[in-house]
Amino acid sequence: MSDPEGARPHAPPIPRTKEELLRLYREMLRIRRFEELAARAYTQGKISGFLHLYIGQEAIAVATKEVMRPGDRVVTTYRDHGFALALGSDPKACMAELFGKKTGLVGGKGGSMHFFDRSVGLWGGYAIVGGHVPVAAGHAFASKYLGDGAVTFCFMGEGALPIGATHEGFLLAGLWKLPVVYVIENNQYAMGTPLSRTSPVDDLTVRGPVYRFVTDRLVVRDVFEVREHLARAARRAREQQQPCLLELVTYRFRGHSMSDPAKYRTKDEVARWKAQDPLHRHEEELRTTFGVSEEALEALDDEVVEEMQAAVDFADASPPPDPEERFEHLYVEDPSAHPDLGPPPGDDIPAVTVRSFDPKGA
Ligand SMILES: Cc1ncc(C[n+]2csc(CCOP(=O)(O)OP(=O)(O)O)c2C)c(N)n1
Ligand SMILES: [Mg+2]
Repeated sequence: MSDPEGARPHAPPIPRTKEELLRLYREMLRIRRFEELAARAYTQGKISGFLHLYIGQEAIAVATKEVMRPGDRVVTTYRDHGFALALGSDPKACMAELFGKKTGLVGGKGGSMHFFDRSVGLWGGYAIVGGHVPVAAGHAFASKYLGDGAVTFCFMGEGALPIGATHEGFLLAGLWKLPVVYVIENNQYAMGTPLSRTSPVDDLTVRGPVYRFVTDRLVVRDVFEVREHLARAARRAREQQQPCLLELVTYRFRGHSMSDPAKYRTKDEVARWKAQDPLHRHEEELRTTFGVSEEALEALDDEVVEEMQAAVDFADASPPPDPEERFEHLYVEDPSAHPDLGPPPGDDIPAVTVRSFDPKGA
C-alpha cells in the first residue's frame, strides 16, 4: 500500500524560518566540508583502505537526525560518515577513525566503512551490501520485544535491492510488524552500474507491498521535505508497528569510492543533478528568500571549515592503535558486563555466552 499522505509531485513548499533553514544548512555543510577534507587527506596518503563519500546525499542524514527520538537507532551502509556527523558524533573522532588512529570513533580499527557510535544512536556502518537489512530487523525486533518505543532507521543503496539478505530482512519486518523504517537511498549507481541495468522498474517501492510495508517515494531536493516524509514513516513505525519502505531519489557527486573517477556518466547528467543539490538550493534560498548576505554565508562556511580542519589536525597528531590491543573489542568476553546485550530482568531466556577469541589457538 502506498502512503496515502504521500506528497504530490508539485507539493507546495513546506514553511520554514530563516533560523531553521540556517541550522539545517549548516549541518549539511559540515558533512560536505568534512568529506572534502577527508578526500584531500586520502590523496595525501593519510587515509588507507576505502573511502566512500556521501557528497550530494547529506540532506538525508540531517533530516534523519531531526526525526529521531532518544533510543532510536540508525543502521547504514559503508557510506556512513554523514550519519555519524549528523547524529552528533565528534568530527575529530570521525576523522581520526578514517586516519586509523587510536583516538578514532572505534579506536582506529574500523575505518571509513565501520563507523559505530551508540552514544548518538549509530549502530553501525556495514560493508556487506544488504547484510545489515536483517540486522536492522533484529534491532527493531528488540524494540518490540522490550517495548522501548524506539524506531530503527535502516539505510541502503538501491544496489541492495537485488540481494537476498535484503528480502529476508524485509520479510521478517513485514511478518512481525516491526518498528522499522527502511530507506533506499537511490543515488542512481551501484559502483558504476546504473539502476536501469539492474531493475526493470524505476520505482523501487513496488517491492514493498508484498511485505505489507507502507511505501513512499521522494526526489531529494529539499531537506524539509525529506524530514516530513521520514517523520511520517517514523510515526507509523512507532505508533502502529507499521514497517515502511521509503525511496529517496538522490545522487552522489563523487565516484563510488576514491579509486573511481566516475567516467560512466556525462557532464550534462551531473549538471542536471547539481541543479537539484539540496545544499546549493538552500544556499540560494538563504540568499534570495531570506536576504542572508554573501559575507554571512562566507563566515558560516569559514567556521565550518575551521571545525573540520581542526578534526584533520587532531587526526594527524593522534597516535596509532597499540599493537597489543589488536585483538580487543572483537568478541564479548563477559556478557554480564553488558546487561543491555542480554534479555530483560526476570526473563528466563539464558544470556548468550560468547567464548573468548584466542588468536594463537588452533
Ligand atoms: C554482498 C556484497 N556484494 C558486493 C559488494 C561489493 N560492493 C560494494 S559497494 C557495491 C555497490 C552498492 O551500491 P548501492 O547499494 O547502490 O550503494 P551506493 O554505493 O550507491 O551508496 C558493491 C557491489 C559488497 N560489498 N557486498
Ligand atoms: Mg547506489
